[in-house]
Amino acid sequence: MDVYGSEMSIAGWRRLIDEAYSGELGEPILNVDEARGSHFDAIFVGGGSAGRFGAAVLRSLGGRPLVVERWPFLGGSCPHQACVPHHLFSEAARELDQAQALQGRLWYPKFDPTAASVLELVELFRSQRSGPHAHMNWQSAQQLDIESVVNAEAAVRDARTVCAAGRTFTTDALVLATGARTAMPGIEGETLPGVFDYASFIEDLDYEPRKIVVIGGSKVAVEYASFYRATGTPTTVVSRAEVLTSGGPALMDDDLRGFVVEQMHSRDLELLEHSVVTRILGEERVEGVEVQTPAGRRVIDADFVLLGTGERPNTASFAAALPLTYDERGFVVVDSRMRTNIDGVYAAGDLIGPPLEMFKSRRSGTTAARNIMGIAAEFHYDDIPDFLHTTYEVTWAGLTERQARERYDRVVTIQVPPLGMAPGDTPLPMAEGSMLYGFTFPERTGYQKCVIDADSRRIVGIHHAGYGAKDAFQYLHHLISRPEGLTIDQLGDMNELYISSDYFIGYARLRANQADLTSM
Ligand code: KPC
Repeated sequence: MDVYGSEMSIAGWRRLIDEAYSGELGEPILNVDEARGSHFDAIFVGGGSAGRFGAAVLRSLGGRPLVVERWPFLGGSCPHQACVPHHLFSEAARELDQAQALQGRLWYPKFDPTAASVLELVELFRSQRSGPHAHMNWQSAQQLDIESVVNAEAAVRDARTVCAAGRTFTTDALVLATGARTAMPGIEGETLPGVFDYASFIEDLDYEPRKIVVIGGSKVAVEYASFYRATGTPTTVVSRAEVLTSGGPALMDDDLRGFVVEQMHSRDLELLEHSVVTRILGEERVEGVEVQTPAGRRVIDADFVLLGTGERPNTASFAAALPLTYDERGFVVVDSRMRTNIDGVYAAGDLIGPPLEMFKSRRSGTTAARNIMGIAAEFHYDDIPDFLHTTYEVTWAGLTERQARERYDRVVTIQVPPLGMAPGDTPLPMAEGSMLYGFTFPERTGYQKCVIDADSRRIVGIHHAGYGAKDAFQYLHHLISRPEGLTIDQLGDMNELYISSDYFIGYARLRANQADLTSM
């Protein structure tokens, strides 16, 4: 189906996407300017965040990109199965967390755990997701002038040739951005009905889970477990190591992690660490899991199991044609300009390894595009802010306190609650949106730590659990990672719009003029 020049509306795209996704429309959708021929400056294989943003920047720089995508929409797993549903569920978890904690106080009614349904939220997402999908297609075609072939598998023939929709397209540069999928852990019973990963959870859930086991200690595992528990569903996490310690490039500060874990415990989310699921039990469908814990073997009843055991790259569309270098987990190796070992072939997004986050995908895709267009751009995705949602936002950037003490002679911290105190000792809101907790359950308002090299006075690490924490970190990370850095004195000169310690500004201001910095 050729839609080039049709100026399709968002509603029109939505109808088409719904038809394609239901199988009614079985053919590829081509948005290609045939008059310009079939040669491109860059072909992006995969139209997720990396491919779509890369193509947009290449077009902005005057190039001609083509995006080939197997799904009928651009945007990839983010609006389909990953970030967007995850943010919906995390927002629900936050609301449900307050509804349970505050039940019977103020205007909060008694919490009815049967009213909060995992299935209902999944169905809400499924029923509306083609809206964001359609927006991506409309924006890409109409506003960004990106040519695309969607609803079509790509087959890479060589570094300059891609086949899709029965056509052959050639290119000066190739950007591989085919994403990743869950790594199956190889546990007996993992294919039983009732075992899900983040994608099949969205696609296939058709019952209300009553008892949940999450396997893994990753961000995905902790985030989904927190959501399930917030709906009132009994949930157990089984993790080989301590949760949230394998991490992406940026490690979590010990105290931040301690706060997060303590908050999960206090909500009766069961964490079995240093434990291994040896078998998923059930005949027709999941009935439980067998776990080896440090205290011995246990059987846990469950009618729902989520695999949060990490991801592996999707390489099928190019592996045979391109002799690429892969790392030990199978991710494509690139340099800081997103170049692979093959001249003219770039890789971006989840395909190049953790963190599997949208912002890394977008930036790696745009870095590839700029280099293809002759701009020597670099992206170091081991120097990024990182985050997760439990029933809070939790975010961190720069060095942990432990890393800072290894690197610098004199390290001071600004902490809330203050050093040596427990969260409940500090009846202060920790961020915009935490005032209700500040006045009811102060132990729930959050945690903050700012790590400072006392000699240079530079902020070297920031760590925060609390509502809205993510918003400031994208800017703060940029400021602290500039060559000139950000000193406590400069941080203290910013304007804190909130009354409390928001993003460390108020506290930095209190300490800013201290000649010989001390912790607080
Ligand atoms: C719906 C939304 O804003 C997030 S979907 C992100 C996909 S993309 O814009 O291609 O990074």
